Amino acid sequence: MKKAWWKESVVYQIYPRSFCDSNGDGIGDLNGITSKLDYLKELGIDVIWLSPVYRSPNDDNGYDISDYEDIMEDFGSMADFDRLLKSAHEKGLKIVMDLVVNHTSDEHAWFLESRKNAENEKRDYYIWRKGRKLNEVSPEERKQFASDVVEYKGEKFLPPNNWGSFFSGPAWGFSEETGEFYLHLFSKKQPDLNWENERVRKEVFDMMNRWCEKGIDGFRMDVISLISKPEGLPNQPIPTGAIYGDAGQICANGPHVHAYLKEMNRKVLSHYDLITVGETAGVTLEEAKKYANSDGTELNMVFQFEHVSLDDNPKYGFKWNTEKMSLVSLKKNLTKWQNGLYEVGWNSIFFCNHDQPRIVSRLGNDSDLYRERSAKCIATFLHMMQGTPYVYQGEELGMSNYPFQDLSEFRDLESINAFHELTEKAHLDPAELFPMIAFKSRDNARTPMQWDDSENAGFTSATPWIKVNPNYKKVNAKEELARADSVFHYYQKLISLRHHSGLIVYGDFRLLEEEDPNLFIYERHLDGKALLCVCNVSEKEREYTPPAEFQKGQVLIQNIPDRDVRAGKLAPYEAYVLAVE
Ligand code: ISL
Ligand code: CA
Repeated sequence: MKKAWWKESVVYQIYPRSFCDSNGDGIGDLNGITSKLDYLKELGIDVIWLSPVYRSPNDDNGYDISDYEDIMEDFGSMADFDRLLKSAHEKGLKIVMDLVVNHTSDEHAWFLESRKNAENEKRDYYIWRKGRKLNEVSPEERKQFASDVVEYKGEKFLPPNNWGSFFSGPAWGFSEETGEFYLHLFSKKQPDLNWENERVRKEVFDMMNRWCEKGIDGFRMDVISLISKPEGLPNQPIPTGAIYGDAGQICANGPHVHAYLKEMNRKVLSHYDLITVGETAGVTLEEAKKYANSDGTELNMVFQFEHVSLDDNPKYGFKWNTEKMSLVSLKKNLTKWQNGLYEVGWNSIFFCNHDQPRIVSRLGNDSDLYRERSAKCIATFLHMMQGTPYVYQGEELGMSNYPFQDLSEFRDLESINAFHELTEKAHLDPAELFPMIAFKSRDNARTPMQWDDSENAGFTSATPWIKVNPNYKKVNAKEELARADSVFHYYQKLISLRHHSGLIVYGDFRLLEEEDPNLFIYERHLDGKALLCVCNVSEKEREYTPPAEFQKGQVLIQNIPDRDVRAGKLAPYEAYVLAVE
């Protein structure tokens, strides 16, 4: 297999708003990040992925960009960014930028122009359509979407089709200037760009080139699978329990997405030595082989979401749920990806990001008794897999979900809008829904980084923009740095093992005990070397003896110090890795 630095790297994701506040306004910022680079060096990661730091009115915390070539005021200035980049490079750390080009903010100069009138030279930068007159739609639709009717010059209209936004409500925003609608798959302050327009593509590629010239090291591409919309934007079936047609399926992996990415590759990516990862909601294995092909004509790798959708709610068909995913399904799914992309593409491996709840609460056990051990257990089977690992801030401390009690504690528009739409329009019982949103909310990942046990966890001297998890006195970086058996030091060791092992990076993957509901066990092989990863992902004690081949293996890592791994027993959440030459 062709070697590459980005295959051998470990990436750390920073959500700047919640990482470190340097100037006491309650909001994390660039200087805060610069002040923590030594911490990241200590952890041993190679690459930092920054969630968006560009100018933004913050409807979706920076994923709504109003200027791609300026910095969000809350986060500092371009001079602060340049210092961060320089300082990171001096320490041997690379910086990946978040590229959000499926949509802009509605406050972006392009959109302000575009909305003015139908003749505007930027009109076609976005996706504008006329509404449907009420007599053109079925009585069912008129009833279903009664609250979305708009009136313009004495006539009544419904949006151009029945698509729903990912953040509740219709996927169409109405514009008084022309009486037409613009498409927004996300919030109404995030209008979708029209990638069919060659000028839009040129604007995006030129902007990317300017960032590359500045010296950044790569891009994480936000919902890049959605940039090519289907011909005719047809109405979609409405999933049971939902109010709107599902736009996600039909927009994912659209007709020209690979042509656009190949063009981006020719015009930008291929001119630099970058790490590129596409966030590809709705990607299948077959599609991923195209995005992340080993010919290097598109991207290095993608984030696929199948494994983090396994705990979606089967009763309602949405992500809100209080149930854990089944380990058997998880193993089978990850195995499909491990083997499916082997030698034809490249995997990214992750559980956590700024959109996902904390994995120790989601799949492990965040009680005092098992929080640390289960966090290490999950980290073990994730980091011993094939692919580029992504660590999300605080994951390396075993940070857990926030104990949300009240809607006022949420900041994320997805959670807040979903609660309102599902209780008020779909008539779900708030008492049933609230715990499900609390468990899966993106805000679980967005509470401030826990640096120490001082007020506000050392994140800020002011009132933080979102509450700190009350467990910060116990769970914080200062305490974990000082303790040899902490989750932090365990991650440090996992990362270091990968850096010293071609087997961990490039070896193949073989799942054992496929149907076991509690054990996640697999082998990796490369050039006569092998390792065995054994994890008991449950509170149950289990009997397990490693295969004969590994009996004399060396223990690379274990989450219960000094335990005899050959004794035939696995404690709750025990994990270890054996290697043989
Ligand atoms: O979080 C999700 C589901 O609950 C996803 O659907 C998520 O919205 C999707 O993966 C796209 O995410 C990305 O684009 C969004 C932004 O809000 C997310 O933070 C970002 O990761 C729009 O830019
Ligand atoms: Ca600040």
